[in-house]
Amino acid sequence: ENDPKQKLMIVGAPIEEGAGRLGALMGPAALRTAGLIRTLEEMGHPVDDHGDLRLPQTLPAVAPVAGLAHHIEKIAAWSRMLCVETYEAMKDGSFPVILGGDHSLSMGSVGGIARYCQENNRELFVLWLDAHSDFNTPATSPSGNMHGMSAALLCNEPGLEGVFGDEPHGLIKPENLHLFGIRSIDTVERKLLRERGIDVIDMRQIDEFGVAKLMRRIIERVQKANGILHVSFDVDFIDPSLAPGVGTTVPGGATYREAHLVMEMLHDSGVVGSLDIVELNPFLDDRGKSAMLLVDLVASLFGRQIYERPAVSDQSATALNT
Ligand code: HAR
Ligand code: MN
Ligand code: MN
Ligand code: MN
Repeated sequence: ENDPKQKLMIVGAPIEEGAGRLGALMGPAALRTAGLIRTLEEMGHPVDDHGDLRLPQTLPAVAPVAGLAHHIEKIAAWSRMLCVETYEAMKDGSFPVILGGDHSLSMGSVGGIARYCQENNRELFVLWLDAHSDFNTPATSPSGNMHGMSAALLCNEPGLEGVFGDEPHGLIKPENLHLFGIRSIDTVERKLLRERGIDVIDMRQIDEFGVAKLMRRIIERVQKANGILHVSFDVDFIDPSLAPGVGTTVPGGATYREAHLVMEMLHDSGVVGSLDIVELNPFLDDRGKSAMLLVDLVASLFGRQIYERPAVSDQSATALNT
Protein backbone atom coordinates (compact mmCIF):
# COMPACT_ATOMS: atom_id res chain seq x y z
CA GLU A 1 0.00 0.00 0.00
CA ASN A 2 0.97 3.58 -0.61
CA ASP A 3 3.55 2.46 -3.12
CA PRO A 4 4.07 5.68 -5.10
CA LYS A 5 3.68 3.74 -8.32
CA GLN A 6 0.51 1.95 -7.26
CA LYS A 7 -2.27 2.46 -9.76
CA LEU A 8 -5.32 4.36 -8.50
CA MET A 9 -8.67 3.06 -9.68
CA ILE A 10 -11.10 5.97 -9.62
CA VAL A 11 -14.82 5.44 -9.92
CA GLY A 12 -17.67 7.89 -9.50
CA ALA A 13 -20.84 6.81 -7.71
CA PRO A 14 -23.45 9.52 -8.34
CA ILE A 15 -25.88 8.30 -5.73
CA GLU A 16 -28.09 10.63 -3.72
CA GLU A 17 -31.04 8.51 -2.64
CA GLY A 18 -29.35 7.56 0.61
CA ALA A 19 -29.42 11.17 1.79
CA GLY A 20 -32.32 13.31 2.93
CA ARG A 21 -31.69 16.04 0.37
CA LEU A 22 -30.83 15.91 -3.28
CA GLY A 23 -27.60 17.02 -4.90
CA ALA A 24 -24.89 14.54 -3.88
CA LEU A 25 -25.21 12.96 -7.30
CA MET A 26 -23.24 15.93 -8.62
CA GLY A 27 -20.35 15.10 -6.26
CA PRO A 28 -18.19 13.13 -8.71
CA ALA A 29 -18.56 15.84 -11.38
CA ALA A 30 -17.57 18.58 -8.93
CA LEU A 31 -14.53 16.63 -7.73
CA ARG A 32 -13.46 16.16 -11.34
CA THR A 33 -14.04 19.86 -12.10
CA ALA A 34 -11.97 20.80 -9.03
CA GLY A 35 -9.08 18.85 -10.56
CA LEU A 36 -8.91 15.62 -8.61
CA ILE A 37 -7.67 13.42 -11.46
CA ARG A 38 -5.26 16.00 -12.83
CA THR A 39 -3.79 16.63 -9.37
CA LEU A 40 -3.15 12.94 -8.74
CA GLU A 41 -1.60 12.49 -12.18
CA GLU A 42 0.62 15.54 -11.71
CA MET A 43 1.81 14.01 -8.46
CA GLY A 44 2.99 11.02 -10.45
CA HIS A 45 0.26 8.52 -9.67
CA PRO A 46 -0.97 6.34 -12.51
CA VAL A 47 -4.75 6.78 -12.64
CA ASP A 48 -7.23 4.32 -14.12
CA ASP A 49 -10.46 6.32 -14.31
CA HIS A 50 -13.51 4.09 -14.64
CA GLY A 51 -15.80 7.09 -15.03
CA ASP A 52 -19.14 7.29 -13.23
CA LEU A 53 -21.29 4.21 -12.74
CA ARG A 54 -24.98 4.19 -13.66
CA LEU A 55 -27.83 2.31 -12.10
CA PRO A 56 -29.02 -0.73 -14.06
CA GLN A 57 -32.48 -0.60 -15.68
CA THR A 58 -33.87 -3.22 -13.33
CA LEU A 59 -33.32 -2.97 -9.61
CA PRO A 60 -32.94 -6.01 -7.38
CA ALA A 61 -35.99 -7.08 -5.43
CA VAL A 62 -35.38 -6.53 -1.72
CA ALA A 63 -37.51 -8.18 0.92
CA PRO A 64 -39.45 -5.68 3.06
CA VAL A 65 -37.54 -4.53 6.13
CA ALA A 66 -38.80 -3.95 9.65
CA GLY A 67 -38.58 -0.18 9.96
CA LEU A 68 -37.60 2.64 7.63
CA ALA A 69 -35.08 2.30 4.79
CA HIS A 70 -35.86 4.72 1.97
CA HIS A 71 -34.92 3.65 -1.57
CA ILE A 72 -33.40 0.39 -0.41
CA GLU A 73 -33.68 -1.16 -3.91
CA LYS A 74 -31.56 1.61 -5.40
CA ILE A 75 -29.07 1.45 -2.53
CA ALA A 76 -28.90 -2.31 -3.05
CA ALA A 77 -28.18 -1.89 -6.76
CA TRP A 78 -25.43 0.65 -6.08
CA SER A 79 -23.93 -1.44 -3.30
CA ARG A 80 -23.75 -4.57 -5.44
CA MET A 81 -22.10 -2.68 -8.33
CA LEU A 82 -19.58 -0.90 -6.13
CA CYS A 83 -18.75 -4.08 -4.28
CA VAL A 84 -17.65 -5.68 -7.57
CA GLU A 85 -15.65 -2.55 -8.55
CA THR A 86 -13.61 -2.37 -5.36
CA TYR A 87 -13.14 -6.14 -5.11
CA GLU A 88 -11.81 -6.31 -8.66
CA ALA A 89 -9.59 -3.26 -8.13
CA MET A 90 -8.04 -4.84 -5.03
CA LYS A 91 -7.46 -8.12 -6.89
CA ASP A 92 -5.82 -6.10 -9.62
CA GLY A 93 -3.42 -4.54 -7.09
CA SER A 94 -4.98 -1.09 -7.53
CA PHE A 95 -5.93 1.41 -4.89
CA PRO A 96 -9.69 2.06 -5.16
CA VAL A 97 -10.87 5.67 -4.81
CA ILE A 98 -14.66 6.06 -4.84
CA LEU A 99 -16.13 9.49 -5.53
CA GLY A 100 -19.58 10.01 -4.03
CA GLY A 101 -22.32 10.31 -3.82
CA ASP A 102 -23.85 9.96 -0.39
CA HIS A 103 -22.41 7.79 2.36
CA SER A 104 -24.64 4.80 1.66
CA LEU A 105 -22.11 3.96 -1.08
CA SER A 106 -19.67 2.73 1.56
CA MET A 107 -21.84 -0.34 2.07
CA GLY A 108 -20.73 -1.41 -1.38
CA SER A 109 -17.19 -0.03 -1.54
CA VAL A 110 -16.17 -1.46 1.82
CA GLY A 111 -18.17 -4.62 1.16
CA GLY A 112 -15.92 -5.37 -1.81
CA ILE A 113 -12.69 -4.47 -0.03
CA ALA A 114 -13.70 -6.61 2.94
CA ARG A 115 -14.42 -9.51 0.61
CA TYR A 116 -10.92 -9.19 -0.85
CA CYS A 117 -9.36 -9.00 2.62
CA GLN A 118 -11.25 -12.06 3.83
CA GLU A 119 -10.21 -14.12 0.81
CA ASN A 120 -6.61 -12.99 1.13
CA ASN A 121 -6.30 -13.26 4.86
CA ARG A 122 -5.69 -9.58 5.48
CA GLU A 123 -7.08 -7.79 8.51
CA LEU A 124 -9.26 -4.84 7.45
CA PHE A 125 -9.59 -1.69 9.54
CA VAL A 126 -11.87 1.24 8.72
CA LEU A 127 -11.33 4.89 9.62
CA TRP A 128 -14.69 6.67 9.38
CA LEU A 129 -14.09 10.44 9.27
CA ASP A 130 -17.52 11.91 9.90
CA ALA A 131 -19.66 14.19 12.04
CA HIS A 132 -22.12 11.30 12.30
CA SER A 133 -21.66 7.73 13.45
CA ASP A 134 -23.86 6.23 10.67
CA PHE A 135 -24.76 3.34 12.96
CA ASN A 136 -28.53 3.29 12.59
CA THR A 137 -30.55 0.35 11.31
CA PRO A 138 -34.00 0.49 9.71
CA ALA A 139 -35.37 -0.25 13.17
CA THR A 140 -33.50 2.59 14.92
CA SER A 141 -33.20 5.29 12.25
CA PRO A 142 -35.21 8.43 12.97
CA SER A 143 -35.09 9.45 9.28
CA GLY A 144 -34.96 6.23 7.28
CA ASN A 145 -32.08 7.74 5.28
CA MET A 146 -29.68 4.95 4.45
CA HIS A 147 -26.53 7.08 4.49
CA GLY A 148 -26.97 6.95 8.27
CA MET A 149 -26.83 3.12 8.22
CA SER A 150 -23.67 2.21 6.31
CA ALA A 151 -21.36 1.64 9.27
CA ALA A 152 -24.04 -0.50 10.92
CA LEU A 153 -24.47 -2.65 7.83
CA LEU A 154 -20.71 -3.21 7.60
CA CYS A 155 -20.70 -4.39 11.21
CA ASN A 156 -23.48 -6.87 10.41
CA GLU A 157 -26.26 -5.18 12.36
CA PRO A 158 -29.61 -6.86 11.65
CA GLY A 159 -32.18 -5.49 9.23
CA LEU A 160 -29.92 -4.67 6.28
CA GLU A 161 -29.31 -8.17 4.87
CA GLY A 162 -31.42 -7.38 1.80
CA VAL A 163 -28.88 -4.84 0.53
CA PHE A 164 -26.55 -7.59 -0.69
CA GLY A 165 -29.01 -10.47 -0.68
CA ASP A 166 -27.08 -13.52 -1.86
CA GLU A 167 -24.36 -11.49 -3.59
CA PRO A 168 -20.85 -12.09 -2.27
CA HIS A 169 -19.53 -9.34 -0.02
CA GLY A 170 -17.41 -8.95 3.09
CA LEU A 171 -18.03 -7.34 6.47
CA ILE A 172 -15.80 -5.74 9.07
CA LYS A 173 -15.15 -6.60 12.70
CA PRO A 174 -16.85 -3.99 14.91
CA GLU A 175 -13.60 -3.67 16.89
CA ASN A 176 -11.78 -2.63 13.71
CA LEU A 177 -14.07 0.33 13.06
CA HIS A 178 -12.78 3.71 14.22
CA LEU A 179 -15.28 6.57 14.05
CA PHE A 180 -13.42 9.90 14.09
CA GLY A 181 -14.67 13.48 14.37
CA ILE A 182 -18.11 12.49 15.66
CA ARG A 183 -20.47 15.14 17.03
CA SER A 184 -23.98 13.96 16.14
CA ILE A 185 -25.39 10.68 17.44
CA ASP A 186 -29.07 9.69 17.68
CA THR A 187 -30.47 8.30 20.93
CA VAL A 188 -30.89 4.63 20.01
CA GLU A 189 -27.77 4.76 17.86
CA ARG A 190 -25.77 5.81 20.91
CA LYS A 191 -26.99 2.77 22.82
CA LEU A 192 -26.04 0.46 19.95
CA LEU A 193 -22.54 1.96 19.67
CA ARG A 194 -22.01 1.32 23.38
CA GLU A 195 -23.32 -2.23 23.23
CA ARG A 196 -21.05 -3.10 20.31
CA GLY A 197 -18.03 -1.42 21.87
CA ILE A 198 -17.36 0.74 18.81
CA ASP A 199 -14.38 3.08 19.08
CA VAL A 200 -15.99 6.53 18.91
CA ILE A 201 -13.45 9.35 18.78
CA ASP A 202 -15.65 12.38 19.24
CA MET A 203 -14.73 16.05 18.79
CA ARG A 204 -14.27 16.41 22.53
CA GLN A 205 -11.38 13.91 22.38
CA ILE A 206 -9.91 15.72 19.38
CA ASP A 207 -10.10 19.03 21.27
CA GLU A 208 -8.46 17.52 24.31
CA PHE A 209 -5.75 15.27 22.86
CA GLY A 210 -5.28 16.53 19.31
CA VAL A 211 -5.58 14.51 16.12
CA ALA A 212 -1.90 13.46 16.09
CA LYS A 213 -2.03 11.38 19.24
CA LEU A 214 -5.42 9.86 18.39
CA MET A 215 -4.39 9.03 14.84
CA ARG A 216 -1.09 7.51 15.92
CA ARG A 217 -2.97 5.05 18.13
CA ILE A 218 -5.10 3.85 15.20
CA ILE A 219 -2.19 3.69 12.76
CA GLU A 220 -0.10 1.63 15.19
CA ARG A 221 -2.93 -0.83 15.61
CA VAL A 222 -3.16 -1.37 11.86
CA GLN A 223 0.62 -1.62 11.49
CA LYS A 224 0.91 -4.21 14.28
CA ALA A 225 -1.71 -6.37 12.57
CA ASN A 226 -0.10 -5.87 9.15
CA GLY A 227 -3.59 -4.76 8.20
CA ILE A 228 -5.16 -2.66 5.47
CA LEU A 229 -6.89 0.58 6.38
CA HIS A 230 -9.90 1.83 4.43
CA VAL A 231 -10.58 5.56 4.83
CA SER A 232 -14.18 6.66 4.48
CA PHE A 233 -14.14 10.45 4.28
CA ASP A 234 -17.49 12.16 4.85
CA VAL A 235 -17.24 15.85 3.94
CA ASP A 236 -19.12 16.83 7.10
CA PHE A 237 -16.09 15.69 9.14
CA ILE A 238 -14.72 19.14 8.28
CA ASP A 239 -16.13 22.24 9.91
CA PRO A 240 -19.01 23.72 7.82
CA SER A 241 -17.24 27.10 7.66
CA LEU A 242 -14.59 25.41 5.51
CA ALA A 243 -16.76 22.84 3.74
CA PRO A 244 -20.33 24.11 3.39
CA GLY A 245 -21.10 21.82 0.44
CA VAL A 246 -22.80 19.03 2.34
CA GLY A 247 -26.42 18.28 3.19
CA THR A 248 -25.97 17.61 6.89
CA THR A 249 -23.65 20.24 8.34
CA VAL A 250 -22.85 20.05 12.04
CA PRO A 251 -20.91 22.86 13.73
CA GLY A 252 -17.67 22.20 15.56
CA GLY A 253 -15.91 20.07 12.95
CA ALA A 254 -12.29 19.49 12.07
CA THR A 255 -10.21 22.56 11.23
CA TYR A 256 -8.23 22.98 8.03
CA ARG A 257 -4.99 21.82 9.61
CA GLU A 258 -6.60 19.02 11.63
CA ALA A 259 -8.06 17.56 8.45
CA HIS A 260 -4.76 17.90 6.59
CA LEU A 261 -2.76 16.41 9.44
CA VAL A 262 -5.01 13.36 9.45
CA MET A 263 -4.32 12.88 5.75
CA GLU A 264 -0.59 13.55 6.06
CA MET A 265 -0.22 11.04 8.87
CA LEU A 266 -2.24 8.49 6.92
CA HIS A 267 0.07 8.91 3.97
CA ASP A 268 3.20 8.48 6.05
CA SER A 269 1.73 5.40 7.76
CA GLY A 270 1.72 3.41 4.52
CA VAL A 271 -1.30 1.39 5.66
CA VAL A 272 -4.10 3.00 3.65
CA GLY A 273 -5.40 0.73 0.88
CA SER A 274 -8.61 2.40 -0.26
CA LEU A 275 -10.63 5.61 0.02
CA ASP A 276 -14.20 6.90 -0.27
CA ILE A 277 -14.97 10.60 -0.58
CA VAL A 278 -18.64 11.03 0.22
CA GLU A 279 -21.48 13.47 0.84
CA LEU A 280 -20.15 16.35 -1.26
CA ASN A 281 -23.26 18.27 -2.37
CA PRO A 282 -22.19 20.81 -5.01
CA PHE A 283 -25.71 22.32 -5.06
CA LEU A 284 -25.03 23.61 -1.54
CA ASP A 285 -21.38 24.51 -2.04
CA ASP A 286 -19.93 28.01 -2.13
CA ARG A 287 -18.13 28.52 -5.47
CA GLY A 288 -16.52 25.08 -5.41
CA LYS A 289 -14.85 25.76 -2.08
CA SER A 290 -15.61 22.36 -0.54
CA ALA A 291 -14.70 20.45 -3.69
CA MET A 292 -11.37 22.25 -3.94
CA LEU A 293 -10.58 21.62 -0.27
CA LEU A 294 -11.29 17.93 -0.82
CA VAL A 295 -8.88 17.79 -3.74
CA ASP A 296 -6.19 19.32 -1.51
CA LEU A 297 -6.93 16.83 1.25
CA VAL A 298 -6.72 13.92 -1.16
CA ALA A 299 -3.38 15.29 -2.37
CA SER A 300 -2.12 15.22 1.22
CA LEU A 301 -3.29 11.62 1.57
CA PHE A 302 -1.31 10.72 -1.54
CA GLY A 303 1.90 12.36 -0.42
CA ARG A 304 1.83 16.10 -0.96
CA GLN A 305 3.90 17.80 1.74
CA ILE A 306 4.18 21.44 2.77
CA TYR A 307 7.94 21.03 3.04
CA GLU A 308 9.63 17.75 2.26
CA ARG A 309 10.63 15.88 5.35
CA PRO A 310 12.62 12.69 5.87
CA ALA A 311 10.59 9.56 5.15
CA VAL A 312 10.91 8.34 8.72
CA SER A 313 8.77 10.83 10.55
CA ASP A 314 7.96 8.10 13.08
CA GLN A 315 10.79 8.22 15.61
CA SER A 316 11.24 11.96 15.72
CA ALA A 317 7.52 12.64 15.69
CA THR A 318 6.92 10.16 18.51
CA ALA A 319 9.62 11.81 20.59
CA LEU A 320 8.14 15.24 19.98
CA ASN A 321 4.51 14.46 20.44
CA THR A 322 4.04 11.92 23.20
N1 HAR B 1 -28.19 10.20 12.21
C1 HAR B 1 -29.03 10.78 11.23
C2 HAR B 1 -29.89 9.73 10.59
O1 HAR B 1 -29.60 8.56 10.70
C3 HAR B 1 -28.26 11.50 10.16
C4 HAR B 1 -27.05 10.70 9.73
C5 HAR B 1 -26.74 10.77 8.33
N2 HAR B 1 -26.00 11.92 7.94
C6 HAR B 1 -24.84 11.86 7.28
N3 HAR B 1 -24.11 10.75 7.41
N4 HAR B 1 -24.41 12.79 6.68
O2 HAR B 1 -22.90 10.84 7.96
O3 HAR B 1 -30.86 10.06 9.96
MN1 MN C 1 -9.44 -0.78 -14.63
MN1 MN D 1 -21.50 9.71 6.93
MN1 MN E 1 -21.94 12.74 8.13
